[in-house]
Amino acid sequence: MFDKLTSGVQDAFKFVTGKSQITEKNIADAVDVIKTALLEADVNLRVVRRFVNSTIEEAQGAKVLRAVDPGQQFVKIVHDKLVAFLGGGDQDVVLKNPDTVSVILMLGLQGSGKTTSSAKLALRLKKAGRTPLLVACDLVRPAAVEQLSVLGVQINIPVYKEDGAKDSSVVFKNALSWAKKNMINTIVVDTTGRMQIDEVMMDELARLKKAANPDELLLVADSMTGQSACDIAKTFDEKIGLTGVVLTKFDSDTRGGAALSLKTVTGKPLKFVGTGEKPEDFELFHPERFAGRILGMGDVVSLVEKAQEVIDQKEAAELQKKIEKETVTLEDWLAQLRAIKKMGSIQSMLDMIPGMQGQVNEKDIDKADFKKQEVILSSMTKKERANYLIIGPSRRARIARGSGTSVAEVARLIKQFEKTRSMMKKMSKFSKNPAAMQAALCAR
Ligand SMILES: Nc1nc2c(ncn2[C@@H]2O[C@H](COP(=O)(O)OP(=O)(O)OP(=O)(O)O)[C@@H](O)[C@H]2O)c(=O)[nH]1
Ligand SMILES: [Mg+2]
Repeated sequence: MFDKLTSGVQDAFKFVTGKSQITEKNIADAVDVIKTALLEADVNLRVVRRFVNSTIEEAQGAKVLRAVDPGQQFVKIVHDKLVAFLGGGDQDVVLKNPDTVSVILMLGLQGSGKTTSSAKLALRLKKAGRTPLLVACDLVRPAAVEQLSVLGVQINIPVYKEDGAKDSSVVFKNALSWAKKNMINTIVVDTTGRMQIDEVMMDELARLKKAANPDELLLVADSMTGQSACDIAKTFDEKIGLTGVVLTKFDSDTRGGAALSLKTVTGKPLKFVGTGEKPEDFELFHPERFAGRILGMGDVVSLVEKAQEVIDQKEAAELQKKIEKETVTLEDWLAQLRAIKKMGSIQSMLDMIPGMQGQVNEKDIDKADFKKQEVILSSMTKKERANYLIIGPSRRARIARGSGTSVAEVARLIKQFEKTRSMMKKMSKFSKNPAAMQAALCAR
């Protein structure tokens, strides 16, 4: 699923990642590749244009070009844009208090997955502690009522049905009274699907909506139909009104276009996705996770976020210059040590350094040693940290005493610092993350 889209986007990142500097042309090239990938994924052209323009605008702003690691910064921008296009955060159904009855209408074209999704949603609600009832309001297809009954038995949820009924609004009203007598607080209504949107169907749905006064009107659409799923949603929304969309068959070879276009085209959130035929194969849609999957780079994004929290960009750029000139001080060393501590996973940081993947393991890093280094460095004066060359034998002895360590340990730290400094210069061709480099170089 979305393999093509993911590999397309990753191709785009090749233009920008691992570079210490990127140009406007690099960005334009990368965005171009993303554009093609999105179009191939059947994303609506208007949506693609908007996506591309807003990404270029933000990326070409000083933000990326001047960033410490412009490639990572670019990935982050693309990620955030994707999340925004996918609707921001997840959006569950919004229901009334459990002591009143809430109603959810499931609408959609024939074969889109309404009946299956009704059962799946009811099961999800039951697991969340509500007492659902399924109502069979598809009175057109002969086997529809039976299909819902079978599903109800399978997931142990009651199904309200009336043999030979003709009017879905009447069935609903009777179901509602039954629900009130039977401690039901959530009604999920399965409705009739048509081959295409026609007046008869819309009239019936409009009447049912009036009778049911639903809390949620969810359009069930087949994600395999790509962009037409969005068009259908738009029409349903205009004629009946929707609160959200369920995309089914997300497990099959969908190209993702519908999911990516829906929010922008219809203004309605994608709330759930169906991921298989079983009643359990139903998930709340998470834009963040979906974007991460498309990028195949969730880690980069969270790392950039974390790094931004701890390292001030300008300071980092200055540090970068010092690394190149081998004029890093013990003061910088101490600052990086503290940054490493705040980063959380050291391993993910190490894996970020191109060419280092798998070579250095977090296990090889002695965290106690970091702590000791920090204590030793804290026992030095600012002047000593600015210029370590003034640290002669008597200063060394004083630092050792002040930090509760030995003269040998102080000397070892200084030696390691000197070595790391020249190594960092070499590594800086590959990585712009001083803390990560420092951590890697401290590994045994
Ligand atoms: N793989 C997969 N199959 C699904 C999913 N959702 C539904 N299906 C299958 O799609 C077919 C149609 O599903 P239904 O729930 O009967 O669709 P419907 O909209 O109620 O169809 P009508 O009542 O005829 O309009 C069934 O074979 C389902 O098993 C899904 O998320 N993944
Ligand atoms: Mg059905």
